[in-house]
Amino acid sequence: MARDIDILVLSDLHLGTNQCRAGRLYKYLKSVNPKMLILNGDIIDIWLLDFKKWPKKHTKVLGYLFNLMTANIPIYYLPGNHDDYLKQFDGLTFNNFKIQNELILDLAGRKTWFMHGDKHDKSVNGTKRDIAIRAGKAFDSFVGFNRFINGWENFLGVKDRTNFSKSLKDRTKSAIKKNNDFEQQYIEEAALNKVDTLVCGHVHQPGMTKVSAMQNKRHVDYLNSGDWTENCTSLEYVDGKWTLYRYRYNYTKHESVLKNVRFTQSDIYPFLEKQD
Ligand SMILES: [Mn+2]
Repeated sequence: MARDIDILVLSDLHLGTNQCRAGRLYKYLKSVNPKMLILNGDIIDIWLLDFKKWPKKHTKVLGYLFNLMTANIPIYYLPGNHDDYLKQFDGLTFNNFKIQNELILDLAGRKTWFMHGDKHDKSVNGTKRDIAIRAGKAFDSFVGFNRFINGWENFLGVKDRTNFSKSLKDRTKSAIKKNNDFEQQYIEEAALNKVDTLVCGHVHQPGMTKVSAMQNKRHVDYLNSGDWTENCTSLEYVDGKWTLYRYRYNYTKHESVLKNVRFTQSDIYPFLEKQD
């Protein structure tokens, strides 16, 4: 039985690339029954897209999304940087499907602001955009190679799977954390506009935290839906409460495990710190 969800928020699927965990995503999608879907950016990776090698598993995910469209479920597509070409269609409505660069909803009296979260990230905008696209392409071939090796490891029954891309990412992790200063900028902006809850994606770091703005000490709940390239996480809003869901795959038992993560109240990403 699929679980009923009032609002499902997904971001950073990166469909069309080697990084997308489409098989797991599809399994997760089949386990839920959303009444509203918010696709919070970097859904189809237009930066890296090569239609000549669109992976079959990814079509299943698209099929699921099309089914939601025909079932008249409201769907908001808020473009991110990897699908920034869609930002020019801001306001486009096709029945229950809407493209909007940002979205504000009143959820049980709480002003909730949804946006991908790339607008103040200087590493993907302006002159850095082309560099980011090229680096992204290189990284994606690298992930493809890594998955190829993992395929052989599975076949040969090797227990410790090689994870080149993770070690590469870990090494740049501290550097990335510094760059995330732009997230505080959103918190300030949110506080200024009397937003209660801010929902982003983009940084591939799932989290649920209460952050206080520096200017007026207003508290903002900051939620990040994470991604479906590494963390396999989503945000679910049910009966007036947000839950962060993490889809885990147990390699030894060959089974998938769904876990919900507790809401924590402190700085940005305490959840991730605990995982380390
Ligand atoms: Mn992004």
